[in-house]
Amino acid sequence: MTHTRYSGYARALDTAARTATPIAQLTLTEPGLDRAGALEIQRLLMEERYMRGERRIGLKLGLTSVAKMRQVGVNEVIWGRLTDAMLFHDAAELAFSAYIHPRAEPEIAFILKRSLPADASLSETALAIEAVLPAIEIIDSRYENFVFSEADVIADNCSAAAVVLGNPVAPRDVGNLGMVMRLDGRVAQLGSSAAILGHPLRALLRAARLAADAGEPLQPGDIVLAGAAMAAEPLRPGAYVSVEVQDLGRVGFTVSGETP
Ligand code: 0L1
Ligand code: MG
Repeated sequence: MTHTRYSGYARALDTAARTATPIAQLTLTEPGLDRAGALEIQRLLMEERYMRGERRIGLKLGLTSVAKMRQVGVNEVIWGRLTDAMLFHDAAELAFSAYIHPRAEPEIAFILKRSLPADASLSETALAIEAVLPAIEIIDSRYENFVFSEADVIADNCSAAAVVLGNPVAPRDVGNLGMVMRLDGRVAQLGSSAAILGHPLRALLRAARLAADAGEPLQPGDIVLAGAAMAAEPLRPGAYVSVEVQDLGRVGFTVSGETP
């Protein structure tokens, strides 16, 4: 019975994302939904996407900084899956109409060259990195008004919508790098990678544990988004968004479409 209900919620979230049409929070009809149930709905939601031919390419951590936790009122680190359909590269054009109320946030991404077990140490985690990249995550809650509880957002694959990657650079210390996000050339957010759990490597370690606990340990080639250092900014058609990370370089994208 629960499984059938959960499948229905997963399909509703999938349809909301595909049609860019928001839905009511699941916890309004399922007030007892807990983290385990929400993770099961996320798993079923991703099954829908894999059945359509999408391929899992890694995962994202969410709410790894105080700025992000404050912005959405949820105080726990959360995680979701990334697929090839979400992946864009520097200078990409993203269609505003593909999303409900998209926001962009500055991130650091890792690409792995080794798998990581649940009990990996911090130094093993550092040695598993093939490359680091400046990145921008586009989040898009499938819930009305971008309002949700912790269970709602986990079920919704942690608002994952797209990721724009910059050029990979060789592994280096990313513990305290200046980060700036610009909208149409103006500074919109300014901070340090230290805001990401004190050090983005800790986010990667956390990702390794969460992925292994879910039975899908991180593999060579996987991409991991460490989470945003600063708050997300709403997008609008015509905007040019860029993120510059000290020592890593810059990444940017344009939002196409007409202002509604
Ligand atoms: O940091 C994140 O990627 C969090 C995503 C979920 C919360 C949100 O939609 O802002
Ligand atoms: Mg994020």
